[in-house]
Amino acid sequence: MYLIRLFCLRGASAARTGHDRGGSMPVLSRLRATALIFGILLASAGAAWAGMGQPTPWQMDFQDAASPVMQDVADFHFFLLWVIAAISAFVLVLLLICIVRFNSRANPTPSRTTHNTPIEILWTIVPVIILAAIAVPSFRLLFVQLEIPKPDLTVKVTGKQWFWSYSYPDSNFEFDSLMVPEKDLKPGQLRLLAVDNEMVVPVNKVVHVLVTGADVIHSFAVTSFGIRMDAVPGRVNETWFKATTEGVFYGQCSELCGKDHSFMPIAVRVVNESEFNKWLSGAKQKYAIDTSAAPRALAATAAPAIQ
Ligand SMILES: [Cu+2]
Repeated sequence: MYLIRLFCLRGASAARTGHDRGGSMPVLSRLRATALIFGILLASAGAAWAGMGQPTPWQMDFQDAASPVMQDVADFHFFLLWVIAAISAFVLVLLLICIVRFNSRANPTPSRTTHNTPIEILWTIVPVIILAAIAVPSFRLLFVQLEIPKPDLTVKVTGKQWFWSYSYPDSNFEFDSLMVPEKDLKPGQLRLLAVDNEMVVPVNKVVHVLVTGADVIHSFAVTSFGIRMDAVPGRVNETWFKATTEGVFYGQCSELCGKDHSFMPIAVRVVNESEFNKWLSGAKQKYAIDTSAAPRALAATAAPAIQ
């Protein structure tokens, strides 16, 4: 109210005295024009407001949720946004009241009041209520992320300088996933995000992700699934997601890990169950780990050191 009144008064006096820098355009028309420009900008950004599984030009918001956890993350974010906006607006109104009504000109003899018990109780209790209202959904979300439901599939992810390895322990195979360099990109492949071998998972299934690092700390993050987990050498962290939409979902290493940190993207292809089974049987042959050769090779290299 005060802000609007101030604005109107300034506009009116400026119009009267002819000192209006913006020309003869009345204040209300100027406000309307500004609102219109904002409206047009918002409408044009509408299509690019958020992307599914990948960033989009002029994106203003999270990538669209493709898992229940990400939906919860987005909902909690918007709940907090309203709380923050309300608190900021309230503080702004208080400040404006102080500036306008209690400046030395408007209020030459200030009151000597130093304490007001009801107000002091209020400004202690109200913030406590606000914090409690934030804590409840916050902890609920934390537990949803931490408590892993019964998994349908386990994938072990290893961060390496500078690519990812995906291991499917139930099927005994592992493969590396490297970024496609810009010069080798095929039409439709995304720059800095496309990889040679994607991680493939079935839709609507709980995927248990084990995350570790082989050399330095990396971080496995896929925005649309709402997951971000540090890949620490010598330690196995765990997280989970349940993709509810088919498609390819991209992520990036989210821990500064060296010179090619920006060039180790994550690509997760979510497919239906029959496609997944087809991929799985192909992958088992393509990436099979030769367990019989490993001990012999190890023994051969270790032997000279023992002698
Ligand atoms: Cu990394």
